[in-house]
Amino acid sequence: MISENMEKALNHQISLEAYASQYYLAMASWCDREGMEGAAQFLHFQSIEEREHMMRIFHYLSEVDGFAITPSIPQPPLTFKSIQEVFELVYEHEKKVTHSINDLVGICYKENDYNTLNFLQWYVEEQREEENQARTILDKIKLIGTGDQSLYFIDKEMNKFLAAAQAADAAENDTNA
Ligand code: OFO
Repeated sequence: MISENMEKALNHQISLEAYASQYYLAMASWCDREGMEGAAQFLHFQSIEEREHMMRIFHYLSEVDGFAITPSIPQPPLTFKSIQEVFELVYEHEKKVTHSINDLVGICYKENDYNTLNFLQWYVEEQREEENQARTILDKIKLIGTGDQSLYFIDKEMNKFLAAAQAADAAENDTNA
């Protein structure tokens, strides 16, 4: 059994994860159109990950006799000024999500809801990793700069970030198998 307040807060988190999934999908599409295939693939992967984060909460809510609400999703932006702006926005969104997870943890303590506290530990760690990943990508983009061939090199770097994210995902799936 879950409190009404916690159910509402988790449903809010569902909508944030769903928005992240659509947001990153829109970014992937823009990168694709700009010929940045590596960045597009990375963002497609992130978009799928965010949907999985949403689904985890969906399943958790039904497990604890709550009601998961399918969110309506605001239209995300479709175009961006630069690849740097894309990852600045990713970083901003990840910080917002971390803030929201921290608020949820705060509610757990207030309500003595140790089941949900336990469930959220995975998100606490995931957010640390995702914020770090976004910040590292941004640093790399700034380091490469805006010279003639910078987009080519940035895109090549994105393949490495994708491979690292996929490897981390596979390792986690192995642990859970
Ligand atoms: Fe859902 O992990 Fe970031 O936002």
